[in-house]
Amino acid sequence: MNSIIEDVQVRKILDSRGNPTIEVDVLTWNSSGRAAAPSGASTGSREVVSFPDGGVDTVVSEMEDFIASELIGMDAEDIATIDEVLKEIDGTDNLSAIGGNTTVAISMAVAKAAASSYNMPLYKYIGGNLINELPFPLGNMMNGGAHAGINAPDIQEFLVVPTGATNIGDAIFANASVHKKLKELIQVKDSNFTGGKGDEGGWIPNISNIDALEIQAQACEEVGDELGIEIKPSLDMAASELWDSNKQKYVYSQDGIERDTGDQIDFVKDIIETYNMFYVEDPFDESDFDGFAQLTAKVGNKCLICGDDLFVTNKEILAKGIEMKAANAIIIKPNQIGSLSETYATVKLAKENDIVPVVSHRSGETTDETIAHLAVGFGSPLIKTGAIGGERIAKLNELIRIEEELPNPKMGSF
Ligand code: 2PG
Ligand code: MG
Repeated sequence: MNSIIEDVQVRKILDSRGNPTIEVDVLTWNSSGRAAAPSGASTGSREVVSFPDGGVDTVVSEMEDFIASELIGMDAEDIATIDEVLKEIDGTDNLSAIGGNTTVAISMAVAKAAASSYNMPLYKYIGGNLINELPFPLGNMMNGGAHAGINAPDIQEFLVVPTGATNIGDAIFANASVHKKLKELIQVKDSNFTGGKGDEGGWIPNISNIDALEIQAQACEEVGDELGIEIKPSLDMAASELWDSNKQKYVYSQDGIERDTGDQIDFVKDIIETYNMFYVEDPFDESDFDGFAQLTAKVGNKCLICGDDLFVTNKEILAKGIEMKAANAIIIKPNQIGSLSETYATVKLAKENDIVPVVSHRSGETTDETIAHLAVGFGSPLIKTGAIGGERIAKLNELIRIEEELPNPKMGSF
């Protein structure tokens, strides 16, 4: 059989923050698959552990004896079984023995090798021949919080979505134009602006959260008018990073303001209504399902309220969120859960319950393009993957190539 695994190779490579990460090659008789794992900075506490003690070096040195030997001879098509075997090899609840980044890189490389044994791209292997929808790119424009320096806004990510784009190229270039426009607008507000960028390629301005919201809206409007494409603002508040559990408050240090949960609900609701936000991610601490549910009840009809640290791509945690009506969207990051089959199970549960799955990069990335294929293959209407920067455009440019291959391509729908 073409897809029997003959070798699994692993190497230490650089990620976009200059940290080591893992890249895996899975070789079968007639094919191969390669995938690398990303890493987060604002990680959810219920994510699986990225690497074991000793980091990537330990994985590389133990790979041959403990992992590769178990996988050689298995069929790359049996992805779910391989994912189970990896969990058994690990033997812990949170993948801390061999690392979720190890298992996810193997899992994705296995899927790519299986696809390639049929001479098929991954998106088609996952999504089937009739798949023809592309995700709208959620582009990162300005960075604050854990992805930026001390004088940046507290809100982690100011994002935009070109909801009026009719093809992926227009969508991607619209985001890049907003990114350029924002540089000009920041220079007006912040005379000391050096052009510095955060981990995901968004600008780091030394301005207040409200000033950042204002120029984000202005850039969407001006570029949208110039291009004739509607562009809407969005946010990732990464509020777990702002939450002070001793004070029971969200601490906005840039603005010198502290908000309790009630204030936070009012604040976010007001932002959504004032700026016509399309999407707001993690507006509350990762443990506050109730805060999420209250906000979703108030504004879920006009804005996507998305759980990232809240759900950590975990099907059981998502089930709780569905029960509580905590959100209407979920971030999908394969390395939060550690395998492709579990990622798929979470996407499936989300779709069955009208929760929008948003396939996403991490702040520390590589030039691996796998998530572009996952977004198309899973039929995710949104992909969060930055707007510029080598490791971000690796995904965006792959979407342009995928669009070329699709029969009657169109943008996804919500
Ligand atoms: C997030 C991500 C990616 P990190 O919070 O959504 O934008 O950041 O990878 O640091 O968790
Ligand atoms: Mg997030």
